[in-house]
Order: sequence, then structure tokens, then C-alpha cells
Amino acid sequence: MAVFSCINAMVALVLAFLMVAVAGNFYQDVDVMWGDGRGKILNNGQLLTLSLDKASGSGFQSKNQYLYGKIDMQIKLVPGNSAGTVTAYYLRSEGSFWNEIDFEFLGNLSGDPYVVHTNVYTQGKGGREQQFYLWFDPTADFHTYSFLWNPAHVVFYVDGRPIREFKNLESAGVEYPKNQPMRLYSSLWNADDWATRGGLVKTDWSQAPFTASFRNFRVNGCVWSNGVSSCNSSNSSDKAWLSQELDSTNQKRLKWVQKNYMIYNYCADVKRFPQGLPLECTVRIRTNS
Ligand SMILES: *[C@@H]1O[C@H](CO)[C@@H](O)[C@H](O)[C@H]1NC(C)=O
Ligand SMILES: *[C@@H]1O[C@H](CO)[C@@H](O)[C@H](O)[C@H]1NC(C)=O
Ligand SMILES: CC(=O)N[C@H]1CO[C@H](CO)[C@@H](O)[C@@H]1O
Repeated sequence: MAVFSCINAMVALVLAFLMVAVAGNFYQDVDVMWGDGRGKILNNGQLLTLSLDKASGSGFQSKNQYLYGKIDMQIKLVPGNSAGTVTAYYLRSEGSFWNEIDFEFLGNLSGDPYVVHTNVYTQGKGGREQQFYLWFDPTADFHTYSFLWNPAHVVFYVDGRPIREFKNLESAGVEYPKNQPMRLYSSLWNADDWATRGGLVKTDWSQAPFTASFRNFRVNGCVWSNGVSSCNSSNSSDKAWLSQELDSTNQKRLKWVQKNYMIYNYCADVKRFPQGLPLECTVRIRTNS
């Protein structure tokens, strides 16, 4: 008996160590950049919280820049009446012809659904919005929001389920993010001029401070430093994601989300583009049909 519980305890210890090692540590991985104390790293680096009050929001960014990666974060969004608030979680490069891959979570009145707003910018040009409702309450628990960015496509995931794919259609003349390293950014801020029901519902400051929580930041990526990609100098890490495609199961899951939870798609907004839809909306990929 004593021997068994001793072994059990040792196994538990080893497992606990492995989990900590895998989960990363916010002290090592990110810098809280603004918010004058409203962004906090807690629990020995295992938890990060951002808060917003009438005076300011807050934000952090990854220490590393990446050129391709699979990036996961667990986020628990602002609970209760979060109308007017936006929690942004995105990848972005520098300069005036930047690339950007966005998740933005638009808050709402208690009981009304959050909107997940997504966009992709290439060379400083965005306008590629798709919006979704979620199939769960994102304020009750942590859920995993991920980016897969590799040479073939950008995929947005929620709890491992693809919700959006932006393919590399360079061969058809559509710009693709591939030459600029990007950093991960996240922030919580007031956007009550547009966020909730198009700006009709304002932030209720009597509910402040508003708080969003983050944990388990995990990157499988090519770290970019001084013009060199870590993917070229080491072969030890798992690089399956670099060539990962959406298999038929995941294409079905993507279609399920788009059919049941997508509430806006720029590619379907013909009124907005009287001269014709953007090129990537109309290109058919032969290999896929
Ligand atoms: C908020 O709730 C309203 C009413 O259900 C809904 O129309 C809207 O899409 C929701 N989300 C946002 C961000 O406005
Ligand atoms: C590695 O280097 C080669 C040649 O220098 C380059 O063509 C390739 O794109 C690089 N791969 C990555 C993942 O950076
Ligand atoms: C550059 C580099 O990291 N090379 C390693 C690739 O993997 C083999 C086998 O695991 C190692 O022996 C090399 O050192």
C-alpha cells in the first residue's frame, strides 16, 4: 500500500511538472504593454488577466515574433453585461504594409450572444470580415482559440474546431501573409461606438472593472529573430502543423460552423462590393472540388 501511494505520488509529481513545462509561462512568453497595472500575470505565470474601466483598458504582446505557427490560447471572456467591450486576440506584423490575423470578441448584454469577429489583412489591406456566434457561453469557462498559419493557409479554430480558412491563393493573384514575422497581441478595450448591435448598446460603467482571463498560451511555431527562422536551425520540435491541411472530417466541421453559426461573410455581401466580390471570394480551387 505504502509503496503504491509513493509511486502514485511520484507519478503525480512528474505529471504536474510536465504540465507546467508544456503550458508555458506568461512571465517568460509575454510582456504586459499598457493599462497601468490593469494587465496582471498571476499564479506563478499560469494566468493572465486584462481589465477595463472608464479610464483605460489593457493589453499584452508576445516576446517572440513568428513566421508561421500554430498558436493556442485559452480565454474566458468578460462575464455578465459586457456590452461595448472588445477583447482582441490577434497576430500582426509591423510597418504600414502590415499583415494581420484577427479574432475580436464583441461583448453583449447579459444573456445575449457574444460575436466572434474575424479578419485577415495583407499588405495593410483588410475588409475580409467574417462573424460568428458561438455554440457555448464563452464567459462560463475557458475555451481554446487558435491560429494555424502555415504556407498553405490560415485557419481559425475554436476548441479545435475550424471556423474559418483563408487559403493561400497567390497563384490566383491574392496576397498572402508570408514575408513578415508577426507577434501575438491581446487587449481589452472600450468600443461602444460600434461593438454591440452596431453601437446601439453602450458600455455600462457601473459594471466596471471588466475582466478577461487567459491561460495555457502555447506556440508551435517558427520563431523569427534577426532574419532567421528557428524552423531552419532545429529539427527537434513537432512541425506537422507546417504542412497541416483540413482533412475531410475537419472540412465537414468547418461547414457545420459556417452553416449554423456564421452571421456575416464579406464574400456574401454583394451590396458592399458593387464592382464585384474580392478575388479570393470567387476563385475556385480545382484540387479541392
Ligand atoms: C447582441 O445581442 C443581439 C440580440 O440578440 C444580437 O443581435 C447581436 O448580434 C449580439 N452581439 C453583438 C456583438 O451585438
Ligand atoms: C529555410 O531556409 C531555406 C533556404 O535558406 C528557405 O528556402 C526556407 O523557406 C526556409 N524555411 C523556413 C521554414 O524558414
Ligand atoms: C540542427 C539540428 O538540430 N539537428 C538535429 C536533428 O535531429 C537529429 C536527430 O534527432 C540530431 O542528431 C541533430 O543534431
